[in-house]
Amino acid sequence: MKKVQSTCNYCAIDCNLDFYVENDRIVKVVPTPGYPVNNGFSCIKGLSLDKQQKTVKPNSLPKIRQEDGSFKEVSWDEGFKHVADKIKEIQAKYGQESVAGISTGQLTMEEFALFGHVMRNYLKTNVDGNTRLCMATAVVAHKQSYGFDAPGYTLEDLELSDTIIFIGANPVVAHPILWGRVRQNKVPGHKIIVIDPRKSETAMNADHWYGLKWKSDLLLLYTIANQLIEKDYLDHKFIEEHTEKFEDFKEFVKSYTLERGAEGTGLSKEQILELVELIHNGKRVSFWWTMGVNQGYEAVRTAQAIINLALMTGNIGKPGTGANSITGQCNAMGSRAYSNTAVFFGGGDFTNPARRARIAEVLGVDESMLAEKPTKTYNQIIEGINAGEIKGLWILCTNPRHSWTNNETFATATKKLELFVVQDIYDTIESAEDCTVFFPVVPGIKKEGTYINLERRMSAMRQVLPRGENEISDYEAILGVGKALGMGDALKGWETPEECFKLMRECSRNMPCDFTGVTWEGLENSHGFQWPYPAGKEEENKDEQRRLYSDGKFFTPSKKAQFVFEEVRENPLPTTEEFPWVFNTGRGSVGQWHTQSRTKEVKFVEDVSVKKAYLYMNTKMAEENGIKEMDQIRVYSVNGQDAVFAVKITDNVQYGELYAPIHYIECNKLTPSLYDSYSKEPSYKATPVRFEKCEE
Ligand SMILES: Nc1nc2c(c(=O)[nH]1)N[C@H]1C(S)=C(S)[C@@H](COP(=O)(O)OP(=O)(O)OC[C@H]3O[C@@H](n4cnc5c(=O)[nH]c(N)nc54)[C@H](O)[C@@H]3O)O[C@H]1N2
Ligand SMILES: Nc1nc2c(c(=O)[nH]1)N[C@H]1C(S)=C(S)[C@@H](COP(=O)(O)OP(=O)(O)OC[C@H]3O[C@@H](n4cnc5c(=O)[nH]c(N)nc54)[C@H](O)[C@@H]3O)O[C@H]1N2
Ligand code: SF4
Ligand SMILES: [Mo]
Repeated sequence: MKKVQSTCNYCAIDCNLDFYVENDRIVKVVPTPGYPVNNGFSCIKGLSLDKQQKTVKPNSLPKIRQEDGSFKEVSWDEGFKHVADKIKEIQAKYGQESVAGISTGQLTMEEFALFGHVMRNYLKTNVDGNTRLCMATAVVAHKQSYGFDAPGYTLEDLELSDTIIFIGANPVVAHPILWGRVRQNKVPGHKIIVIDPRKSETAMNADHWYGLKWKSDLLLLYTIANQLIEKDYLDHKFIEEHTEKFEDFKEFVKSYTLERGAEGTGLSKEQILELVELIHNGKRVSFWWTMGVNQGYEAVRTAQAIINLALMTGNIGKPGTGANSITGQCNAMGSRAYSNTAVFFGGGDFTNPARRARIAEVLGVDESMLAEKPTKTYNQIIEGINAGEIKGLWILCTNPRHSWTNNETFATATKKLELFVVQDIYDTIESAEDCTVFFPVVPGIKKEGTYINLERRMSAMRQVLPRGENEISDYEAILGVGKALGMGDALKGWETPEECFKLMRECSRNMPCDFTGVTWEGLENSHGFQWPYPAGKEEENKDEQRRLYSDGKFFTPSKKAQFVFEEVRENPLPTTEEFPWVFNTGRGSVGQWHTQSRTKEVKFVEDVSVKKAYLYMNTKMAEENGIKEMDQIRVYSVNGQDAVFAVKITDNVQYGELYAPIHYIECNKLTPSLYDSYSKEPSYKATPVRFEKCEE
């Protein structure tokens, strides 16, 4: 029996798993013992990676839509040529930016780097990713506050913290292994605190739950900051030596009085003061945030308000502390540094001449080939298609017909396309309905590459099962199109994922995410490597749990962290008489993954999952509206759409709020086209709606 250690390609924890293979079949999946992230544990999604039987079928060829609407299977070479020719034709007719791509945080670093190189560098088109729906807010917050998109923590901090504060994060469902680390915390008297409008599964397991009003986090955080200042609960030395603009911040938060905070958040003054004392009394306070913060109309400032609290109390860079953004997808961190959507490979500015010269040198291309400006954002791409300006779209490893906010706008967009390539492991996904070309590719267990997890740890995905005839990986599909486009020498050094890894490694040299000390072979069967891991400093960095900022130095020119702040804004989409309720959305269960293309194939997940769209409603609200358990209601959204949901009655959602799991397409039929002003991440979590009971 052969054993292959690889990385789970669902969530950002990046558990390592040992796959035992006999006669080309996986006979056993064992979470890798001793691996510093998951040490012999994993959740059911990782354990069921061998259960995606449909994707294990051999003989997969691309399909091209014919004039009569049917599909014709063609060879891969024909598929590549068709896509390349169409791209060139569209660009010639409508201009360079009339073609766009949408990628993902779920491919390997090498795959989206190559996609960026072909689409952004060579073709000069726009490519955004589903990471825009997820981590864009944290990226902008980190860059402005720390000078680089660099979350500083290591997972061990969860075990060392005495005050663990989750804000808009539900790890019991979304990051079970991270929650497992919290359970291993042995600090006597440690406290778990949850700030979430909903009494989430994590709130149920916490010592303190603060059920604030939706999207009132910024107000709460500024109120807390003001109280900490008034009571002089500050780390003056840290503020003085390692931060900038604190005096301005101090002036700014003066108007955030306790009265104002209590009124706007719905929490009592006592609750807010209790939180202030909890933060003050903690010796090692850590703040953790996820989508409840990232997805909102003032999300970047909210994330930075969390960072401000950590800075002013000196809770950063030390064991068990930090303002810690929890990443969602398995390679969101990789895509942030290496996808070429928002940054250069390894980070840096498009306009920085030294950086441009260096990347051109590593890639062996002329500087003029490198992208010159940030990409159009996801919403601009969809709007561009709807406006008739973008005529070609290539999406890979994401299912926007389901996951995009106000998702009917995606359906109308794709009907207008002349070329719509969908590259996925399933041709049954909703997004493929209107595609003109389908590229079937192999799943993670049949390919190789590199992943970076939420604590900056690189690990290896290695091929577990052999491929059948015609089965190819995302890397090969992108490379195939690149060659058919005639990229020639511009693809030198990109022939295999391993070669690409070496290019990316070289691009990372002397950047904060330097991984020049990591080798392709060294990653295999390893414990992973947290960046930075520069060559020549391996001994210095041999500790398996490393955090950033322990020397108080950040990545800004002054090496000081910045207090960034801005007045709380009026909610641009408030509830009204017509739409009096709020529609909150998020993860529904540990077994279900996003749009469910993968997890619905796993029988023991599907057996226990609800089959149709449902939502949770507060008991009093249900009684007032004559609604019983599993009654159907039609929900009307402020975006003009409506959809039917079954109702589950609970007191874990507040009066006034509905909570819908995202795993059903109806959910994003109702979410609005509203974004954070800086990150352009959708505000998925607070849509004004009304509802009526469906007639039986
Ligand atoms: N099983 C499973 N696990 C997953 C995923 C999955 O699909 N299934 N997806 C992965 C991905 S990509 C991601 S990004 C993560 C997401 O991980 P999380 O962000 O933890 O999950 P969500 O359920 O989206 O949202 C978390 C919480 O935010 C709360 N919230 C809503 N509005 C507000 C608000 O205004 N303020 C505050 N403070 N909280 C609010 C919601 O009530 C919810 O409990 O999960 C990852 N893990
Ligand atoms: N209302 C609401 N909407 C949300 C959210 C929310 O909280 N609320 N969360 C948002 C967030 S955080 C995220 S990350 C997005 C996720 O949204 P999506 O990225 O659209 O969701 P997935 O279901 O993960 O889609 C991944 C696709 O990749 C395919 N796939 C899997 N492996 C491979 C592979 O190796 N190669 C290729 N080519 N394809 C593969 C799968 O079959 C699937 O179709 O949803 C967002 N949408
Ligand atoms: S916790 Fe995340 S990485 Fe670990 S097995 Fe589950 S889905 Fe995979
Ligand atoms: Mo995500």
